[in-house]
Amino acid sequence: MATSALLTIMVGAARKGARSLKRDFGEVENLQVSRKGPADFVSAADKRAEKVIFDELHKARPTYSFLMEESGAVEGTDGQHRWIIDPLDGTTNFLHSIPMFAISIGLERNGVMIGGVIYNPITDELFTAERGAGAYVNNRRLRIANRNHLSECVVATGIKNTGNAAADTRAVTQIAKINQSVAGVRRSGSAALDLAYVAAGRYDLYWEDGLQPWDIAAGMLMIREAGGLITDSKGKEINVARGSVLAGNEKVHAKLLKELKNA
Ligand code: 2AM
Ligand code: CA
Repeated sequence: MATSALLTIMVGAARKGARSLKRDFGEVENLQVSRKGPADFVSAADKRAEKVIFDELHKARPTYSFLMEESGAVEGTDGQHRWIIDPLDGTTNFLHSIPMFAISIGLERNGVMIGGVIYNPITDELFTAERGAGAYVNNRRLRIANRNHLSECVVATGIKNTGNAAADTRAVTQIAKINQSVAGVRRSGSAALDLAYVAAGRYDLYWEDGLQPWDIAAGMLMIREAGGLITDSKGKEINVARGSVLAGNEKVHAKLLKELKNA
């Protein structure tokens, strides 16, 4: 696997951010018993990791723009490149000492995703993708699963707590309906890892709405580079700003799309 200078920079930043997250993850367990509220601590962990990642990327490419979960947008001068960063995707898992979370870094050039890194510091799985050069996990090539029938598919999704009872009921009812057509539904709590797992052929499909650009940016390139199709959940062209995703191989993507329309 040939690694470009840009991907090397992204991997370096993700690994450095991961060291910070890992230290804090070790502390979370102790905090569960304190009354201080681990939520504040996790929010600080999030910000610490983001600063580490920002500093690394900014040092390497001082003119690039940023879009980050915690600090928002930072405009660079080059007008072409933008890093899209989630320093801790799977915050609720992290807070509960569940080792299912990741750093996600995407790189966009003129509005097109050209690089993606998703790193789970606990399992030490490093997912990478470069436009036109494929997707990898720890240097092993990723390929989307090639199942044909929904009944054989493991399908990942998310369950948001929107605060709106009717919307939550609609979403859960839709999941219950899809559950009847597939081999199993999974809900990991990390959109970035869900996308990486689809790229790796572990999950066959993933759909979710109400996401943020940093949840999706790196993963959408990974899906494409692993030979998969990614659209929004209505089958239209994906737009990171709209936060709606449906990903899988072309055949089962079409089948789940139809089910979602009817569900
Ligand atoms: P987070 O862990 O960084 O918050 C859970 O289904 C997935 O949705 C996670 O990747 C989570 O990212 C993301 N997400 C995005 N917006 C969210 C929101 N408003 N509430 C909960 N999860 C959200
Ligand atoms: Ca996120």
